[in-house]
Amino acid sequence: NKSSSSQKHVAVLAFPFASHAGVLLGLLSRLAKAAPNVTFSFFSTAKSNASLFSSSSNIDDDNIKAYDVPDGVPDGYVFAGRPLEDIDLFLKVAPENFRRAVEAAERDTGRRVSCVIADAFLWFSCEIAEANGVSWVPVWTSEPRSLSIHFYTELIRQTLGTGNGIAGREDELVKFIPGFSEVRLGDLPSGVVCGDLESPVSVMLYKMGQILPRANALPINSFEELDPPVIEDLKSKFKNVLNVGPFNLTSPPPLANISDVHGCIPWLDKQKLGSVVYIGFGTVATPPAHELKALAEALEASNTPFLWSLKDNFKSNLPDGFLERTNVIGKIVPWAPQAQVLAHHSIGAFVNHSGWSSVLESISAGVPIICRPFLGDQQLNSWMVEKIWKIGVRIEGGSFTKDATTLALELVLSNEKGKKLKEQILTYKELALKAVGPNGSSTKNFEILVEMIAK
Ligand code: U2F
Repeated sequence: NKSSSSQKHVAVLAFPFASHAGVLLGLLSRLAKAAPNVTFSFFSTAKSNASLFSSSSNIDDDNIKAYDVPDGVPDGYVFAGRPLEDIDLFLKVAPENFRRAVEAAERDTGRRVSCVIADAFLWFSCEIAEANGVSWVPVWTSEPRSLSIHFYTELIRQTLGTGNGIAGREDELVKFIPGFSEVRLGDLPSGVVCGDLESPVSVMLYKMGQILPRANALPINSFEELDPPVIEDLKSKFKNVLNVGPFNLTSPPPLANISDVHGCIPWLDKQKLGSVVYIGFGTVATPPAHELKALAEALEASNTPFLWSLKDNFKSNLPDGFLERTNVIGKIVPWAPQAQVLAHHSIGAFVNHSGWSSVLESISAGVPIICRPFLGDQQLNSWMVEKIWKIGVRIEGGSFTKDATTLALELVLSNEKGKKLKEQILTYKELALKAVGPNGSSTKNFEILVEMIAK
């Protein structure tokens, strides 16, 4: 261990896309409070840091200092509009950029790095840690099940084949993966057996799965009681599998408490108990135009009160006159304080993409979910929501049509089925609260993590 100073210096490497960096910084802020004598250097792109550490952010820990890493976009580069082009550019030069930034922070603080914490996506951070002779602590920001899939990718490919060989077999169960006896092949993340296996993100996740056994600890944004069979298996494969979440209950992301500038809460105050559906698809996914239209038509036809987080540039996809006709039952905002919104007594359901933070926030608020997954782990998460935890339903047919959406709204908001979903999600809410409470599993795991980093 090259760390000479008695004062610890932990490097924290963020994945600067979607909500990832905010989730990691939330956890970091909690660590910084628990280990006030440790210096933490947080690395993300200038753009990501500017938003995370903005004036509305709740991150004000003296022992966290942010450093910018280049975004990898060459000077004068013109984006071709390929999907994930920005991630591709970033990843190409990320290993070298992070390595240099960590060295700069060592010079700046006068302290050698004593531990490397990183978004698990940044698999090469293992090599930075090992080159410095220090612990590597990758953080998984999603459900442990998708992590398990990336760990078992090689076995899955060998057993099932890839590409065209999968067509028509979507309903087959992935029984040979521990804990997956009830999961369909069609619900595995794209890039594992189907989709583009060579895309930068698929390659990144593959490499991550291969290198993860070298982690000294693996903090996860979940709680043990939510998915015991998978956690048990991961514990037999990795050192220190530490479910320390839900992060939204213990260490909300920096912008979670931004003021309610669009007046969502006062609007919700005027609505009836459990009557409003909240709609939001996170930070990357937006339904295609025809689905936005179908969703709007279903809301209008069923006269369902709604609060919708939708960026202004997508409003043109809504049916003609929709905004005027629904301005009493509905409210559309470009950004909502989602966790606070979900906790409001008027909310009866949450239509979302099954992004992991959204699922956890729904569980924490006890609000049943209507899922329309798009990418990555979302399909798998929505399978868990519907089939295993039974805390929500997936849109029949997989995408928004007027009829399927109307049916889902009715099921969840006004049927016996909705009551059962509500009871079930309240059970998980209790488990989540217990996990983060005194002596709870997540609380104990967090203590282990602090001990590892500070001692
Ligand atoms: C990626 O997920 P996303 O960032 O698209 O979605 P979430 O994990 O659900 O996180 C969205 C966060 O943004 C917040 C919301 C969540 O904390 O409360 N938010 C808000 O406050 N107001 C709004 O109007 C809209 C959102 C990825 F796409 C997923 O597949 C992964 O599961 C996820 C975690 O790794 O990251």
